[in-house]
Amino acid sequence: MMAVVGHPNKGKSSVVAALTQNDQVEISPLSGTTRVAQRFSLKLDGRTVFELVDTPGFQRAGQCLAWLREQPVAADRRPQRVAAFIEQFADSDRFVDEVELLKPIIEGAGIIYVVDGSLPYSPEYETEMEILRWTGRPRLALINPIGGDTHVAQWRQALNQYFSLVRLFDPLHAPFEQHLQLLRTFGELEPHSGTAFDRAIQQLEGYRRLKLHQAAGIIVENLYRLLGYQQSSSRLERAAREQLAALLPEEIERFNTRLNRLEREGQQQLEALFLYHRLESDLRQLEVDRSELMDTSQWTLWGLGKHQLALVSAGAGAAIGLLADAGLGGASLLTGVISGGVLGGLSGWFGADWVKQRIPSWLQVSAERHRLGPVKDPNFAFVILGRALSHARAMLARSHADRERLVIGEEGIRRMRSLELKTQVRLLKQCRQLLKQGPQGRAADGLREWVYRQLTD
Ligand SMILES: Nc1nc2c(ncn2[C@@H]2O[C@H](COP(=O)(O)OP(=O)(O)OP(=O)(O)O)[C@@H](O)[C@H]2O)c(=O)[nH]1
Ligand SMILES: [Mg+2]
Repeated sequence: MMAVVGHPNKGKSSVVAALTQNDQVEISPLSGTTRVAQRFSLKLDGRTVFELVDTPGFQRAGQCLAWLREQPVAADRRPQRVAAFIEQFADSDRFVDEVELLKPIIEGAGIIYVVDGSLPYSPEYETEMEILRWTGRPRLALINPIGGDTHVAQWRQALNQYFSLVRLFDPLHAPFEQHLQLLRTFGELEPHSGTAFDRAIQQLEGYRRLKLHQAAGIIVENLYRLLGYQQSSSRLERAAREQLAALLPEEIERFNTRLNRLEREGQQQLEALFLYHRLESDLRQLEVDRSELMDTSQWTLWGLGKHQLALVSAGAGAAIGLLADAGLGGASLLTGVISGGVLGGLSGWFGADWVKQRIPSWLQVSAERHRLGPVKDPNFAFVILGRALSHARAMLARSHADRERLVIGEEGIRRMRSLELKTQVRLLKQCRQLLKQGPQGRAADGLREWVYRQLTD
């Protein structure tokens, strides 16, 4: 067990949240956010790998050290003197924070002292470091480059005198590999925990890989659901032919909403797997530019010509015909779906009147089938995969200490676009087979393998 201590507002709770992968740890820009010591642990299959104690920052370090020094104390008696301090002030309100932060240390925790490497070192910190030294517990200092690493070298000089190990660690941006490195350092600090701890870290690494495979599974499963999504409409069924035009925009909007909900459910499964409980993301940022999807001349951006698409995907022929048919493109069901509901469906784009005037001739076919979907445009599979990769990669790169909205860029879409033509063709084929064989089939295996590589490179 290690206690994370330091000055207020230097990222102690952020270190705890990042390393224990816990997004429930209280973090805020306000100084004095953490009021009481609280334990957090990282568990693997129900077993605790390590435990950290989040603590309030030092508030009266000077007075605390003065009290400790009030009487002469030999070095070997200093830990007892700190214990006496805790006992003396446990029920008083004079040193609430110092008692909270020193107690777990005196009870046996190792020390992680967090400082801000973007602010210059100053001797006021020596009081805190001296108190920590008095506890006699193993000590590690972490330099958190909150606003950059300008003063890191200077901090190292000072910290080296009080701490046996000094490391740079940015809880908001350090990738998982750096977490593992730091955990190995914990092992160095308390050598007796040695091999068991090393093994636990190895297991942690293996567990991460396993989770990434599961993530690929969730993404492919959801791809299957979205590609095959159909919506039957009893309203359309009952409606007289002349009423269909009025009903359709609403039905398309409903289709969009459902499709988005399905997509979101898949994302939430992924977030739960990686222990994110309150991730808010801005999906609008992922809005696919409609011109890229509607305008057939832009399809080359995806690396595929209209003609090739028709060859690759037999079922796509009709859809491409529809889109290519000038004037129908905008009103087609496909674009309504791909807009992702973000713009509120077709009427949002073009105005209700426009939609009514241009309800395409293929509507009758659709209406006879009494259902909307599945989406036929082969680009749809790429859009879904691209969006899933954008979300998953942004989430995987995110620290559990981050309290901002998850920013999802268009990285995944760009990734899909820059694939080699032969990869795109293979993926399209696999997606088509996925629809036929389901998520247990061979195509799904291939897709999962491909998605896993996209998540890990
Ligand atoms: N940019 C940036 N901000 C950080 C970093 N680490 C912490 N912060 C921010 O600094 C503020 C304080 O972080 P906390 O983790 O709450 O700090 P603390 O030391 O626990 O603070 P108290 O509990 O108040 O003593 C928060 O707004 C964090 O988001 C970092 O590495 N980079
Ligand atoms: Mg805190």
